[in-house]
Amino acid sequence: MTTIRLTAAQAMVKYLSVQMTEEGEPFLGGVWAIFGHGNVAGIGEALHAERDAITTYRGHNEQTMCHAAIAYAKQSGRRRAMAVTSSIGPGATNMVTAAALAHVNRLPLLLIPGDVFANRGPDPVLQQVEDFSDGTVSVNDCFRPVTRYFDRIMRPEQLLTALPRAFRTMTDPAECGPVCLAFCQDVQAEAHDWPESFFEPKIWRIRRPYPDPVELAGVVDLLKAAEKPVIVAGGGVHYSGATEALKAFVEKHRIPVVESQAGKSALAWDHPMNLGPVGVTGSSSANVTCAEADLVLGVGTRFQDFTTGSWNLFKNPKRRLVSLNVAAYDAMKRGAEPLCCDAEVGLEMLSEALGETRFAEPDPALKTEWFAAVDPLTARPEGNELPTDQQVIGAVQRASGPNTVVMCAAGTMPGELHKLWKAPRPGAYHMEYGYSCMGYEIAGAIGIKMAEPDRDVVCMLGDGSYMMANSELATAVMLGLKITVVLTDNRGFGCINRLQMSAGGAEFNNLLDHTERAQASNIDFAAHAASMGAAAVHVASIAELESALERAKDAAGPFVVVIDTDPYPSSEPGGHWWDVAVPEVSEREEVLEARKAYEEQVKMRAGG
Ligand SMILES: Cc1ncc(C[n+]2csc(CCOP(=O)(O)OP(=O)(O)O)c2C)c(N)n1
Ligand SMILES: [Mg+2]
Repeated sequence: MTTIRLTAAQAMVKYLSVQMTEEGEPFLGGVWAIFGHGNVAGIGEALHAERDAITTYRGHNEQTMCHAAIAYAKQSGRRRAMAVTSSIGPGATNMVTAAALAHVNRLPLLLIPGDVFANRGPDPVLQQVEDFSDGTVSVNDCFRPVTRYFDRIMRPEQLLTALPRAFRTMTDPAECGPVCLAFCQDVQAEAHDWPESFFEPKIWRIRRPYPDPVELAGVVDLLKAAEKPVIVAGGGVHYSGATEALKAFVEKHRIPVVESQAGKSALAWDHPMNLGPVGVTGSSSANVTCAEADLVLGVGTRFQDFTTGSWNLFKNPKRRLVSLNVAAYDAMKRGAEPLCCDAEVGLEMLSEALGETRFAEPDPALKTEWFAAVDPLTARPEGNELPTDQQVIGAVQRASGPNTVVMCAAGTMPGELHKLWKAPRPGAYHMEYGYSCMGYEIAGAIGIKMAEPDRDVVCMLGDGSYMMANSELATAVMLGLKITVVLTDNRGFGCINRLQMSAGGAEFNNLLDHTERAQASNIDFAAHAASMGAAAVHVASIAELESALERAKDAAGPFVVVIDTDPYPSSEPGGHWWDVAVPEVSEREEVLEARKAYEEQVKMRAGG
């Protein structure tokens, strides 16, 4: 056997650089790195040596580097991913939140934190947490519940099994998620004689599981017996590349589609079978369709609480639930009839078995009424009042084209965008709403732009999200990445303030004016963004926003537009109830009132 003598870190990097997609591209679009004593000497040296084969990017925070990597994978439809390496201790635990984000969203991410010395020579090394009763524990054990595969590399040759398992996990459609290879610092630097074959390029084909024939026949029978079916399209439609198959399916069989946050843009917004966004942040057209449906066919959806309206949404007592999902876990949820397979394959096989079965035309008035209710919210305002977030969305929509990707994760915007954004084609809408993690936005926009450099990326974020994580804006400047950031400054956590009020709570500790303070807050966001090298402008009206967005089109790098908005309005029509537990006991009359309304809803869910 021919062998090559390399350190464990060198072997890992060499292996990483030759893992390929079916399309012939490297599976990893690069490695994000912040070095410290846990990875600079070993992994750092190895990355430098292979810098022509795999690019290393430096960010400013381990969590947000992961956000960029995750957004890259999401925008790539999980066909590509990125790795992120950190030092031991704080660098590593900074990535735990991002690991959870990738886990919830079922997105591939390769985490390579440094770990303590396997030989325990310097024990306890700088930043080592000491467990008094368990010598095998390090902070990296925090990754176990938030990764799909965890391994600790304590001997070089363990990589021979760990690395293929890592790629298997990231490219498995059902088990896809983050992987953590916690790499002991001393082991990174240790040499080993590696079989040459280990470094031969390998193609990772993402399999398309076919359905079990009995399951398929059962679902076909249910569909044939249905009168008013509806499809809930989730993120799996995108990850399977099934948007064309979905379109063909619903056109042939005339089944209305409603979209979850992750599913949005599966069908063009104006497609007659697209009844709009579903759930808490949904449209009346979609939610009425779901309430009346006698069969709900989920395709690639986790049926998350926001999508299902805390399960109050599907009201028809005869309603049957079918879940077409590549993961058996999701296919069996809530007593659903499972159709466990790939979305594209499943839709095509279902269609064939359904033959000419065709359902009744959805009532076109549903959409007409919905747009009549919400279009005025996004229209250009006539007066000079403080703009609303909905008017900001309208301005951004008017300035965008078929090439635009609008993205966001937390705050007011996700709900409003789910309702109001008109996505013209698949991939035009990128929402991280599995974890809805504040601080995903700017770094996420970087990842999207890296995945699809030809797209125009518009990052929508609130002042709260900006304050939580903005430093990768400097990375976007350095990398010359042209992204447009629209920052709505409503002086605090507007959406949570509204949620607090709706639960009968006093306005407390959300808007900056309602906080403990010696001095009022007055942040100049445009100056802050400009200090990092971004083009940045504060605009005073929707009209000014529109002209700034025009100028943003000619910018070479990131362009930040800051606009003050009203923290109180949200678009009322359409959305469904959301289970947010209201206190049973309170001195506030408003809370007791809200509790009554809450109990009513809970009773309705129980069928009362
Ligand atoms: C990391 C994280 N912490 C807390 C939350 C809970 N949360 C959701 S939205 C939000 C406030 C967002 O404020 P901002 O970005 O200004 O958006 P706004 O609602 O004001 O438009 C908070 C605290 C979260 N989603 N993520
Ligand atoms: Mg805000």
